[in-house]
Amino acid sequence: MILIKLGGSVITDKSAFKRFNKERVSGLCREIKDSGKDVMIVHGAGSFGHVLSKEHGLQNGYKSKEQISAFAKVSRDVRELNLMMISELIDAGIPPVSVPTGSCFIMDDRELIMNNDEIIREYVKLGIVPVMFGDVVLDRKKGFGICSGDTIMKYLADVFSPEAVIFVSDVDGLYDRDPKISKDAKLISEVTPDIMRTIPSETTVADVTGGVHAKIMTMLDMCSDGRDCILVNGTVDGRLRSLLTGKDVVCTRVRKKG
Ligand code: IP8
Repeated sequence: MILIKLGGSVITDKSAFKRFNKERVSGLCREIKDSGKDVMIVHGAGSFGHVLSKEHGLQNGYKSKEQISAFAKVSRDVRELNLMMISELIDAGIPPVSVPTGSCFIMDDRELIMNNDEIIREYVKLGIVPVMFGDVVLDRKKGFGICSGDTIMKYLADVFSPEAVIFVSDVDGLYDRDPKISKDAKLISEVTPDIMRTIPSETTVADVTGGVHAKIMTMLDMCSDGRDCILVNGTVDGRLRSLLTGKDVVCTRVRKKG
């Protein structure tokens, strides 16, 4: 099984509040289907989640009553996005089911607690693809918080031991410096913990759950012997399909050892 996260920067237009990239998502779902691989899918929130969350500081937990209606709106908005994702997957011939993080799980001081994964296991046994997503989630210590799709990926990787983990984003991979500022920025095709120590953490685009640097750190955490975590650009037609079918593609592979 291959665990895939379709990032918010690909499935939505992050510069426009609640704009879904329907064509792009439809293409990516077809590429997944064409690959013939068994997959489990997580998606990000993009402009359906980050805009209001940032405006109301939802990532910092409960501070005031006015956040409650923002919490409800973000919860609704990411479910709206999830339903559109589910429809595209069905249209591509993949049988998905929505597993909303905030309705099924809780956090404890920002840590996602997934101690009952029976529901996910049973779907997988039946050949149904559970689709989880970055969500607003209750938190035992902080009242509530934001659970990123990246955090969900980490848990699913621990529980289901996928053969590969793929993060689909709108960048070719990790660069040695910010490519938006520096013309000489070079793509790093293979990242190890040693290489990571030399990369400035500002080479990111920040949203409420971090940027590329934070993502690579999460990915390093998810690597195990023989399992690569790969960051690939989903805005380039066919790249995800090529990666899934074992072809050489432009991407960043994250490995525990050099
Ligand atoms: O887009 C964030 O999930 P991500 C979830 O995977 C919300 O980081 C609600 C902002």
